[in-house]
Amino acid sequence: MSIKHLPASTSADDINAALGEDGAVIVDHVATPEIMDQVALELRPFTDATAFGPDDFSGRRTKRTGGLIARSKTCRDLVMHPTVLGGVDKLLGHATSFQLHLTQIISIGAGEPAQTIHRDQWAFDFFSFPRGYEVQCNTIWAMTDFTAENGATRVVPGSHRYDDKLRFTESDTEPAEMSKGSVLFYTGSIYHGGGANRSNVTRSGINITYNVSWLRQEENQYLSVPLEIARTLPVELLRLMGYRLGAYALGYVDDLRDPIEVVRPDLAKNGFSAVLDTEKAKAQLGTTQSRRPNARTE
Ligand SMILES: O=C(O)CCC(=O)C(=O)O
Ligand SMILES: [Fe+2]
Repeated sequence: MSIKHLPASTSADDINAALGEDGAVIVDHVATPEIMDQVALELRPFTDATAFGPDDFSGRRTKRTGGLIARSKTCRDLVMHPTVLGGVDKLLGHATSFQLHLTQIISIGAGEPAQTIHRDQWAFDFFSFPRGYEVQCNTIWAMTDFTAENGATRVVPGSHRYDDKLRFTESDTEPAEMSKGSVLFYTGSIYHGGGANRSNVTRSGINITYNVSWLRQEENQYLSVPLEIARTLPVELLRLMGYRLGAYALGYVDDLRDPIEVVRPDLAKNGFSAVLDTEKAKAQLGTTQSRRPNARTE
């Protein structure tokens, strides 16, 4: 079963439906090839300076270049792309909020063997989340065409419903073949891995992932993006980077302050800090309280 393709005009509901069925879906031509070239240009000093991976999983002929919010203005638009955020919101909307998990150019060099097939949510200390409870939504933007030969991501369609900690071989997988500017969406629960690059050119993708805000981020946005750059960013992007309360009491600063106040004190004065809808959490707290054996009922 090959991976389904949707057009760039697709809806968040269609992306979510495909993720529910297969755990992965490609949206074609979300960005132009020129935008991908612009990202490559902005990041060239950093990709050139990046060392190859230190182990087989990272890939000894693969470069991983992060910190994309700080390093590439165009990547900020990709992180905030409405088609992406719409799909992510459908998949992770069961949580109070979601956040940016990591930003990383993955450049798989010629001759790199296939990466071990894995679930990205194993990053959370290999905790086995309940089946159907999605904690992570991932994207890879094709910076070069992705082909079976040059190391297109390999996916085991439908495997988001499988048991945890399984092992697969390449014959169990399908290549996420797509043209430059297209985006592969895949859940944290789908089994997948970087493909073997049997061509003589590098395969590059922009991996931008999101997770529910009650889990830790893989890339530490607070330290990857210097505060002087953070202060220049749109508020919506700062929120997504984690400068917000992730749930009722998650991530506050000192006297229960919203973290955005530290980055943008001007917004605090304008009452911007009260953006988290904590009604759900308050209702849950109320329920919890009344269930306590000694809770006062009057
Ligand atoms: O580069 C790819 O195609 C996927 C890499 C991957 O799955 C990972 O590093 O977790
Ligand atoms: Fe992965």
